[in-house]
Amino acid sequence: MRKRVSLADYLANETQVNHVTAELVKLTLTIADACVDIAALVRHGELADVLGASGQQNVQGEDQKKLDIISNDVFIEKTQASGALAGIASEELDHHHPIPDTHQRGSYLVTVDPLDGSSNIDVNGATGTIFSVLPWASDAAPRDEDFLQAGNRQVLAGYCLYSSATMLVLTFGHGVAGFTLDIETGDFLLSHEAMKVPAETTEFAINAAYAAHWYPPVQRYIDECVSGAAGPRETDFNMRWAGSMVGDVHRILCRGGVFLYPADARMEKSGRAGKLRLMYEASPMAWLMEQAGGLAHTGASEIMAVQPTSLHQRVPVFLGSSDEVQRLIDYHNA
Ligand code: AHM
Ligand code: MG
Repeated sequence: MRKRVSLADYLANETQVNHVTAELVKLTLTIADACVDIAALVRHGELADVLGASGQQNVQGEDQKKLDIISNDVFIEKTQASGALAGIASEELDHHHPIPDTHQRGSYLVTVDPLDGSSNIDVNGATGTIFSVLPWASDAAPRDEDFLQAGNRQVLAGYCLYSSATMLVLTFGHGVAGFTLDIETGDFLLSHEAMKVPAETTEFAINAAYAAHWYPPVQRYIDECVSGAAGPRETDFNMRWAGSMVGDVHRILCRGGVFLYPADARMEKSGRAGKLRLMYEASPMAWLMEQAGGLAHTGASEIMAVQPTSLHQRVPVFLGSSDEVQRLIDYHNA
C-alpha cells in the first residue's frame, strides 16, 4: 500500500506552516480518537447491543436512540480529558457540559452533534459526528451564552463519516483535508487533500416529501430542476438524499451538488426556523463548504455570519456548489 501522511504528521505541518496551536492539535487528535471509538460501536451494530430507541427525548423533544446517548458519552469522556477544552455543548444535552475540576481546563469550546443522521442507525445507513471548535480566552468556567459565537469565529470544524469507510474531514481555515481510517492500525491517513467543490452541478439534495409546505423560492428552484432539459434550466438534474447531513455534505465535497434543508410553513407554525441546528450542524458544515470553494446560506444571510441567540437554535440551510447556492439566494431576494 502507498505510504500516506498520518493525521499526526498533517497536524504537525499545520502547526509549522499555519500556526495551529499545540493545544488545538491535541484537541483534534482527541476528537479523532473519540470518533474511532464511536466508529467501532457503529460498525458492531446489533452485536454491540447499541441499536434501537433509548426511550428518552432530548431538549428539542426528539426521540434519542441508544447510540445517540452512547456517542455523546464517549465524545464527552474523551475530549474533556484533553486539557484543551473549557466546555462542551452537545445536541443531546439541554445545557453545556462543564469540564469537571478533576481535569485541566483549556482555551477552547466545542459544540458537537455526536451522531448525526441517527434515524439511519437501525438500517445500517450512513451517520456521522459533526464538531465545531470556538475560542475561549478566559480562565473562568464558561456559561451557555459564552458558546453563542458566530460561525466565522470557528478555529476548527469537521465531521467524521461512518459509512463503508470511516472518514475524518476537517478545516482550520486553510482548505479542507480528508483522512480515511485504517481499521487495522486505528490511524487516520490523509486520503483527500485540498477537497474542492465545483462551482457548477446538476445534482441536488432535499427531502422532497415536504414539497407541499415549501416557500416559493425553494418551490421555484426545485420545480425548475425537475422540469429537466425541457424546462428553464435546459438541463436534466439528478437527486440524492442520504437522510444524514454528513453523508450528503461528504458527497458534495467529493463531487459537487447542492443541499437544501429549508424552513417551511409547517415547521414555522410549530415555531421552528428549519430543522438543522446552527451550532452543531450548519456552522461547521458551512465553514467546510466555504473552505472548499462552495457557499453556505440561510436564504437571508451567510450561515457563517449568523449570530446565535440560543444553543439549540435552528436555521434554514442551503449549501454546496456556488452557482446553485447563489441561484437560491437570488430567488430568495427576487
Ligand atoms: P439528527 O441530528 O437528529 O440526526 O437530525 C439531523 C438529520 C440530518 O442529518 C439530515 O440531513 C436530516 O436530519 C434529515 O431529516 P429528514 O428526516 O427530515 O429528511
Ligand atoms: Mg444532527
